[in-house]
Amino acid sequence: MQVNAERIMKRIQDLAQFNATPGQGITRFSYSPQDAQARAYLMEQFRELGLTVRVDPMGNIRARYDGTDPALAPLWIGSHIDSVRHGGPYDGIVGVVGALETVSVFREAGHRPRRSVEVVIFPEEEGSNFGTTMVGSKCLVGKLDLHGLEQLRAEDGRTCVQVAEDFGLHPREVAKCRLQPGEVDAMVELHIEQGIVLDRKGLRLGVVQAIAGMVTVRVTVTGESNHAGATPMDMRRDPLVAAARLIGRVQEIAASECGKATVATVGEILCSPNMPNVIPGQVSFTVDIRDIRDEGIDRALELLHQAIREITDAGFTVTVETIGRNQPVALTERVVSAVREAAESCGAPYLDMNSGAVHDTSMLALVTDVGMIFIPSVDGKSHNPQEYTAPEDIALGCQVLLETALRLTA
Ligand code: HGY
Ligand code: MN
Ligand code: MN
Repeated sequence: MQVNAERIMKRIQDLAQFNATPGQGITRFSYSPQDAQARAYLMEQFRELGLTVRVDPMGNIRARYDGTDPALAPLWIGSHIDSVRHGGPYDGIVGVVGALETVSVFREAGHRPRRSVEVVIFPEEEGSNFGTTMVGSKCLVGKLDLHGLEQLRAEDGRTCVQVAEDFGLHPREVAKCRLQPGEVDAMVELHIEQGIVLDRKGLRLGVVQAIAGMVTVRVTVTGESNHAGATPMDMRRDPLVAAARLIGRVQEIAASECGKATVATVGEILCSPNMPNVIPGQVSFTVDIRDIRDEGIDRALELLHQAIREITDAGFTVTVETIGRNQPVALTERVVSAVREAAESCGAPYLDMNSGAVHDTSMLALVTDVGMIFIPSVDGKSHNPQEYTAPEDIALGCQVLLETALRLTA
């Protein structure tokens, strides 16, 4: 059974149309009009493939290709279709299109595996609406309940519950999303690496061993707004200057005072009242810290809090709110070796490697056996309009996913 490279690329191009920022990368937030268009397109694909589709109260989608033994828990293959702002066309999408391709080829070949296969799509993996990643899969594994969803707020002030309800979903019934023990036999996610390791080594496949953990905190520094012209320099409590010092420390902490695998990013900064002729009154910024070991994350947090203490000693009020945290996860040997065998059956050399990006697989690892397949990101670019993966690498990744699915459903 061979995947159809042309069909794969056409589906990727079709999905790229559902975009709020054409010409400036891909912007397709979950629960947005673009998400609705992409969902409608995929529902049509599922219908043509004769799949049985279920959408849960938070918008997780499961499209089932029946196996011969319905008593067996299904194999899950899939990923996410939401994006960051001005992202690329492959992040998440190659995993969804790859899963669609697997069931398309099974159907064309008249292949009925023993174990059913479900194409799965998780909403709000990027956290673009609410600042915390993997919302849909967290609801599946009980990491987020109704109370937790009500704490998440979008830029326009709506809670996650209101946003999902406005999209026509039923988030107040989020308890129904919870997967029962044994409900899923295993999950395999095909994804672009989003880093530069494969590209630099000239390799086309990664067999993922572990996924980094992450914590996202919001630091808010309060000073005193005042007149930009009439306030002498020695009479100011400018929180933006204090925040700048802290942001510089974040870079130093990750780059030189923690483990090699520790990374930290200040990706969002808000300044109030954000006027050229007003000394700011309050500044808040996010800090995204990741490491393949929890100790690396804890060490970075400890050093950040030390730096914050110095700023409070200088007379500023600083608060730190944890927006989300998830542990590093090791993937499951049974699934990792199926991926490895599949890669070998395709005759492509591969690299055992870790993932610096988080994925819904991190959450599913808490309730089932999991594995991931990586394909190269050219120049390591991702979350960027220049995100690019060669079509032949995408096709190879889809072929390895199909071969893995054959092994895990036989
Ligand atoms: O942030 C991440 O690692 C993922 O792309 N959401
Ligand atoms: Mn992704
Ligand atoms: Mn992403």
